[in-house]
Amino acid sequence: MDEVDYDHELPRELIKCVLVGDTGVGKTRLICAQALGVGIAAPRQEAKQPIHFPTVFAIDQYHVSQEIRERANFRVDGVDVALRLWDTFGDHEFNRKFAYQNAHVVLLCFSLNSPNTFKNVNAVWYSEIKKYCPRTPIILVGMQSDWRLFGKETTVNSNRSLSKRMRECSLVTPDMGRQVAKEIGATYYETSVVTMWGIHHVFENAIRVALINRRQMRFWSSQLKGIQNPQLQPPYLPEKPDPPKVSVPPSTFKENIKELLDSGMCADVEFLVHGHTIKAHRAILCTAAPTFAKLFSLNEETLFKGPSTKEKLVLQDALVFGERGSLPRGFVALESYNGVWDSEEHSSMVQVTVENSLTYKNFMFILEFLYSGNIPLEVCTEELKDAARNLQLSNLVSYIANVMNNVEYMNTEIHSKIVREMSSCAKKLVNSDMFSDIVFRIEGRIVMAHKAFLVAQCEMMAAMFMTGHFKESGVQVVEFKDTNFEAFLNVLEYLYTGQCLSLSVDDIIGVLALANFFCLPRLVALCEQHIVKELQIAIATNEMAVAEDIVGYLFEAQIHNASQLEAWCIYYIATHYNAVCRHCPKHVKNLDSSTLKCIEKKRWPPAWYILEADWYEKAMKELETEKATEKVRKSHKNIKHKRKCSCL
Ligand SMILES: Nc1nc2c(ncn2[C@@H]2O[C@H](COP(=O)(O)OP(=O)(O)O)[C@@H](O)[C@H]2O)c(=O)[nH]1
Ligand SMILES: [Mg+2]
Repeated sequence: MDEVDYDHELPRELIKCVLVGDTGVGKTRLICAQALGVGIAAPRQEAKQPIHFPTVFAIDQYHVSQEIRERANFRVDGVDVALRLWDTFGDHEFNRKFAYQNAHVVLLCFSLNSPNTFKNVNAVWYSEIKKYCPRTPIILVGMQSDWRLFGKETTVNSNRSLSKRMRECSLVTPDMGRQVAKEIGATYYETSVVTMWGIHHVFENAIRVALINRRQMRFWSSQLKGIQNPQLQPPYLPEKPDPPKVSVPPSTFKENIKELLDSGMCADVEFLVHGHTIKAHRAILCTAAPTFAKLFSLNEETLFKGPSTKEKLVLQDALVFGERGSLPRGFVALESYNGVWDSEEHSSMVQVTVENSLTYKNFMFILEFLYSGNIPLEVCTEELKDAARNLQLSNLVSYIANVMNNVEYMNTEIHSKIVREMSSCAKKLVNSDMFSDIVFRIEGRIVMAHKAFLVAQCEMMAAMFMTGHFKESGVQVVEFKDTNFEAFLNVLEYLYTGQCLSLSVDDIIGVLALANFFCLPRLVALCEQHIVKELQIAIATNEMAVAEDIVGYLFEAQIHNASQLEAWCIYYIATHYNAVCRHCPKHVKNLDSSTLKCIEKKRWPPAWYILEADWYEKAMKELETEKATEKVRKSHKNIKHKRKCSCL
């Protein structure tokens, strides 16, 4: 066969490279990756593969497609080469006889995830190659190396109807590949058409091997003199994964409060409007607008018999009170339901009669606005604005004015302002006896709370207090054992405000534990976010000092179902594996076996990479030494030769 390609202006070395190996190992894909420059998606996404791949690559493609022909042009060690890749297929060697003819190099392929195809390298393929082209050099190619990245969990979605579960232990290791390559006198490379790893490398070195072989037969050819030995393949370092992000679900604080208005649960005030009775919540209305704070603090002496706490005073200071003793505009009467406050019941109902000028509908819209911070655009009328002005609800007046002036986009700012104001007022109600209707005992200390906020924000509390199935629904003092007082106040703050601004690292695990106990996923996420932020700051100052803390947080995350924190800690340990194990070996040892396995699986750099990198470094050093020795040997030979000549 002609070994020079005359299709081109300059003569190129033509290399016929034949790929053989078991069906399904990836020969055709590898050729397509080289000839067309296209890889395939990772196994999990293979179903979405948009490109059509042939089952066999036809050699006449080189005549048909200029692009393929151009991609087949290599320049290796100063020599221009035209590479012709020959795909093979079928179970009978008869079909391959033609392909083997005049092959300059054979790529013996097996799949790294299929030990059977690896076994067949020796059992089938080596003898067949030796039979048809005994003097042709061989390159052993371990294909589909990406399986090392995907590991155990992935399923292979091949054309076969059944998908097969891969096991990491069934992957052929590079050492095994090199060993067999040594036995058959071949050079060993690994490739993947998913990561496109090793593709160019394997063909470039196949060309070297072929040209070195050619050089032995064409020793006079000066152009082949510069061809280097095939190169060692450096190990593949997969991209470092990004740290998992902690996401916090959006707040549903206002929506939950609005639901409370609709349901009337835990109401402690009734408004009488044009013969209708509307149930509402003093604690919520007080935090929503100063008018209501003034209204409900009127009969304070008769309404509240509880001890005058510091918190109550703070709340009063914070709210804008009108003149004591007179009802705010818009209200005509206020009386306690039972005439007097019944401190035993903790559920004294207050009745408020609303002025006749206010319609039932408008009063409902006003309440809706106070609870949710929004009302439908179509109800924003001049009449409602007047009613709002009458009740001194300045936020609602501005809200309606914006809608009427077609600048309703400005209401987003009003809504945020309302949430901010309400939060800062509600925060002051935490552990305050003002309108309190439930008492907790935590670490022997009393905490006063308001069922309205608890029931609105926490389904578990709602079940505890409202269904009657729990013992808590009937009792006045609810005791929580093994709970930290500060952590409990933090949880209350979250339930009252939808935020958690007072979180501190000292009691954060306590808050996390309670958040998990009360099934509050947003609070769990806020704790996770806080911990991760603190850890990131600590890492920035002294990386290893926090290793122990991170392992500790991993334990806590697992106990309290904080899956995002767990994932973050596992990521950190997996990406600093050796350092963490060195720094706190006992802590790591105490992790349970499934966590250790998970860390092992996510290690970066992976354990196999570290082994390979060691091997590569050692092999490179050996090569350097060999080269140096060879140089010395050659110069000795030259000296001897020169001496001989001068003697003559
Ligand atoms: N994960 C992975 N799968 C591959 C790779 N190469 C080929 N495959 C899969 O192996 C199957 C067979 O490939 P193919 O090239 O047709 O094998 P051939 O019979 O040796 O030509 C295809 O379904 C590919 O999805 C690879 O590098 N990584
Ligand atoms: Mg094929």
